[in-house]
Amino acid sequence: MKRVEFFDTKITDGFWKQKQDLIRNVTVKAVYDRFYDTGRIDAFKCDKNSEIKPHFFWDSDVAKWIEGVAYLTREKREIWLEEIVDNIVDEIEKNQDPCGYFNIFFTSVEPQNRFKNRDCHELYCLGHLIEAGVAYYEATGKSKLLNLMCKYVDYVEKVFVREKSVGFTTPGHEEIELALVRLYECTKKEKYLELSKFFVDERGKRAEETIDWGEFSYNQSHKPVREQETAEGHAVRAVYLYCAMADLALKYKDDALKNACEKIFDNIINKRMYITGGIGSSHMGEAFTVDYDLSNLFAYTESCAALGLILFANRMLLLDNDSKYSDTVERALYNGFLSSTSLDGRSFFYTNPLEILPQLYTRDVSVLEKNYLKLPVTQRQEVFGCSCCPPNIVRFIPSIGNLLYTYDEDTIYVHQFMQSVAKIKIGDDVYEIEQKTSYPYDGKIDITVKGGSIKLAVRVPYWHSGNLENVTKGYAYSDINENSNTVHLDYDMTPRFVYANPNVISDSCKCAVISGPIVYCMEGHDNKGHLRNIVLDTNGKISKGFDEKLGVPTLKIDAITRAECDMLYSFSQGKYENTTAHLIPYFAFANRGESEMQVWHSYKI
Ligand code: FUB
Ligand code: ZN
Repeated sequence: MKRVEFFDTKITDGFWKQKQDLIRNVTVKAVYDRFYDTGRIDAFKCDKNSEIKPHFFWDSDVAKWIEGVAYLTREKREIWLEEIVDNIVDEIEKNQDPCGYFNIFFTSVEPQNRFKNRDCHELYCLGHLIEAGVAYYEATGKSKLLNLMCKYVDYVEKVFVREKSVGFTTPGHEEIELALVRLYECTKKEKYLELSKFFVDERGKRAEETIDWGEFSYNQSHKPVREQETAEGHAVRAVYLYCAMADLALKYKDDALKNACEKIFDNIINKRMYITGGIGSSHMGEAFTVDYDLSNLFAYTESCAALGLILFANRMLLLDNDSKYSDTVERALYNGFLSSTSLDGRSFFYTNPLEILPQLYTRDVSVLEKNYLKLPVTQRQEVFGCSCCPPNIVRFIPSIGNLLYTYDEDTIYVHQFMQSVAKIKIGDDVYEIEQKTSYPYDGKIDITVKGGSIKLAVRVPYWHSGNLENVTKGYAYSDINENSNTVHLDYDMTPRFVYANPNVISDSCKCAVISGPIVYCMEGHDNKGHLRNIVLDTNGKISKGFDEKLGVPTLKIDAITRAECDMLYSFSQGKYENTTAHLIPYFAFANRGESEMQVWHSYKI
């Protein structure tokens, strides 16, 4: 299976075009400005006397931003952005050690400690700089950053593989592994693929390697990767590793790696993932915990982790045409990932809670924190001390076309639905494929393929309740030819109630509401009283509406709510009044100031 790359796919209108325009017109500058204010850009000058001490993974923040600029540039050049990138690259060139090494912190602050501590993210930063170098070269033809990083990678190969002269064997934070696969694809030099395989193969093989968070599973080093069956530890590290494992499974036709990926993926989606596609429930170690541990109030669910799950699931589609992967891409995309960004494109969530009770924040938060219960923030911020998420959004949305299609010699697979046109070259044939749709707010999609006869396999989303013909592993197959080259789909977006496995105690006797791929939530702004007192009538009336101010669809659902009363305790169940619950898409919460919010609701039996 091969992927149709984003630069052969153009999002022409609708939901994702608006998001892409927002990144180009607002977010890329907003993130840059905050990075500039906080010293991240000047830090590339590696001034030893600078008053601002750089963090040891600032390189990665800016590298991801550069990668985003490259993807924007691929569609339309923005000279002012290129100038910024070129200046940063010049600073890297000036400050790179003659041996090839480069890291802002270890160049300007602690040169004596290079490659001593596994958890200091040097290889993680290098991974992001590699991805930036590849993307920038592919977008502009400018190869300086790419060449600088190749030199650095050659040095890494020397000291980690041949000499074994550094303080650890595998990085504490994965990323370089998947970046090296990209570097191989760009340069066609096998040595980069082999280095990626080295880091993946060596993980979990030696107990003496350091950890900075309690257990070896924190950085997925508890076992050799081919023996791992569950998603463990720091969620972002985990999914970046799984991405590399999936890449290498494909490149080397390594069934043991593929099996491990499949088992881990199934563990995530069946036991460790929120309904939003968020992963990593605990702030302790930003980590996966145990099966079914999915607290809504304390959900950590880092934006980067949701994004990483999308990248992992999308790679699994190259190993197997199973809609559990593309359904997961969609679930995380429209919910746990999209909630990361404010509707105006300027501020971001790092954690993405599924419930907010503002009154809890008025109590002594330190008491909660002493008990290791850290409440997530309730409002998005423009930048963070650890600001990994905002630039991840900048690089992901412009390249979202990567999610739409894969193909083999006789079939084109359609995984996601966006108003778009794409070109697909299969052998000597070139196909043009066009999607016309108002997805994700309407289930009608017309897909037209021009260029000759071929099979088309279109994902049938898990939430669609009707039957389709010729469905295998969640894909409906049809023949495209000159007489019949358009497939008309009409997926049912009637709102549906969703119930969690009884082992998820946080969701016990609760329901969530979805319409198509979108998870809805209630916010205090639209509903009177405490949301926990509202009981939905799952047999009642549901009507669709539109919130003009937020620019998003809404749902109104028949409900009852407990009336206020004076007694702290009483023998009466209290009065229930009829009401209408107002819901908005989860991704749109926290755009009108602080308020209660919940995704899981009580319901009438
Ligand atoms: O450590 C680098 C990045 O910062 C991780 O990917 C995030 O989880 C945050 O810890
Ligand atoms: Zn992040």
